[in-house]
Amino acid sequence: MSAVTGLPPYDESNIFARILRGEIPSRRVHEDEFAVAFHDINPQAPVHVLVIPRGAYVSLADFAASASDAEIAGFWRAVGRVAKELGLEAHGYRALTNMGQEGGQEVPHFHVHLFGGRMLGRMVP
Ligand code: IU
Repeated sequence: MSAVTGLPPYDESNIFARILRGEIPSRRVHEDEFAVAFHDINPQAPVHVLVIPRGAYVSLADFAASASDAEIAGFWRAVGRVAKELGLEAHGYRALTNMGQEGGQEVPHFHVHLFGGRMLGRMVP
C-alpha cells in the first residue's frame, strides 16, 4: 500500500495506462503534453469525458503529492480546456474525481470526470 494514497502502487497494466499507450482504443477528444481526454465507455450524462494526466499517478492524493507544478498546472488547464472545447461552459458542468476505496475509485490512474449536457442532480454522497 502507498502511504500517500491508501491504494496499491501504480500498476502499469491498469486500463487507463493501456489507453494512454494506445494498446486499447478510446474516443479521444483532446491530448497535449500533460493530459489526454476521452469519452467514458459508460456515460452517465449526455457528455461524460475522462481527463487523465500522462504521468503515472494512482489517484488525486498521489498526483497532488508527487506531480510537478508544471504537470499540475498543465493538467488542470487541460481539464478547463476540454470542458470549453466540448461546449460545456455556456450551461455549466461538473468535474469530479473519486479517490480511493471509500471514494468509489475503480481505475487506479488519476482521472477527472467531466459531466454535462443536462441539468445534473444535486451532489449528495
Ligand atoms: P472511477 O472514478 O474509477 O470509478 O471511474 C472509472 C470510470 O472509467 C467509469 O466511469 C468507467 O465507465 C470508465 N471506464 C472507461 O471509460 N473505460 C474502460 O475501459 C473502463 C472504465 I474498465
